[in-house]
Amino acid sequence: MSTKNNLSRRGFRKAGTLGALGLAGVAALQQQARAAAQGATPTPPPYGTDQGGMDHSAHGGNMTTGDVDTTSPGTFDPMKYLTHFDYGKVSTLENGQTLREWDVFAGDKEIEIAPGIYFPAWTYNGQVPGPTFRCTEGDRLRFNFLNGGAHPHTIHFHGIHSPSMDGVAPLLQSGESFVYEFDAKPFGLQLYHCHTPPLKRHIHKGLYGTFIIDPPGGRPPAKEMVMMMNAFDTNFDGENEVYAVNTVAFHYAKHPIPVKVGELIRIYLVNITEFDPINSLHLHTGLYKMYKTGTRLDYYEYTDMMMLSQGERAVLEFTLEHPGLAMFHAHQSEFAELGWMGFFDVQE
Ligand SMILES: [Cu+2]
Repeated sequence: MSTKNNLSRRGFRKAGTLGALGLAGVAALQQQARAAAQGATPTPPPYGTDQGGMDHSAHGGNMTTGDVDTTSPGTFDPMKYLTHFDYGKVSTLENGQTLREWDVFAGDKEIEIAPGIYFPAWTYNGQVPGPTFRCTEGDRLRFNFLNGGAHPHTIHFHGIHSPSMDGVAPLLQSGESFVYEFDAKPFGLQLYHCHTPPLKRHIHKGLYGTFIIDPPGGRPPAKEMVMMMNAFDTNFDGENEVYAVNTVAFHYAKHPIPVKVGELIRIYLVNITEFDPINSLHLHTGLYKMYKTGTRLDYYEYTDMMMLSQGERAVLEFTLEHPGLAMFHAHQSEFAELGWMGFFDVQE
């Protein structure tokens, strides 16, 4: 099959690298993920056999084959991104305030979004999503931004700050730089992205990232991870062909995320998906507390399913009681089948 940008949404599914998941496929998939987690060679799912009276022989495989390159220099490892927080270069201002400083550049780069499928991305610091910046409410933040890409770009941060620091203007031409500086507030789960028109193209190309402002006293200790729901329009027809959390289709299905029974898990969940009105996260085998935008500690919804429009985010907290593989995925089945699905490997 073609590995460059000639895949239509339907063609991508028919091509068989990503295909129907289907209820009958789930058990086989769990088996496969468990084997992968244990370092064994995954056994192919029993397609073409009669499953519950239905013939699945025409469905093809149930996820991508092979794996993306996560080890060569400059490649993106979704497992490392998941738990990596960038606190910047820290110093103290004369008034006693903590200053955190980051160097950020925009640049053009081809990235692997599924095994053998490359996307001509626009990136912050060479990765999609960009680094997860982290600070505490009240810190002074300084971002030294250089546009090293071929197109005009900016960084627009969500949160409270002066319009002069909002990343809407000036638009920075190739080679130009700008310093964004403001105080971190309010605490919560923020995001940043390019704000150059046409926005849908500049965002969708990969210029976005997560930005966490911790409350002054922090949150309770937990196993923390960042999940950015994103998608890629590989043939530029205004529809996405590949969906994921953290860029690589099915990565956490092939590499289940290890967690422990009973440990507190906290997910910083952001939806940056372009072209589709909403995205969602459904958790199997447990429910989570959902703190919308993470701006309050005393109010949450208790559920296993929530949806976010583009730009919305939520902090999810939960524990899993039962060992085994706990699935999570977009409840838009099509998104799940095109890559937005994974597992937690819950261990005793
Ligand atoms: Cu841009």
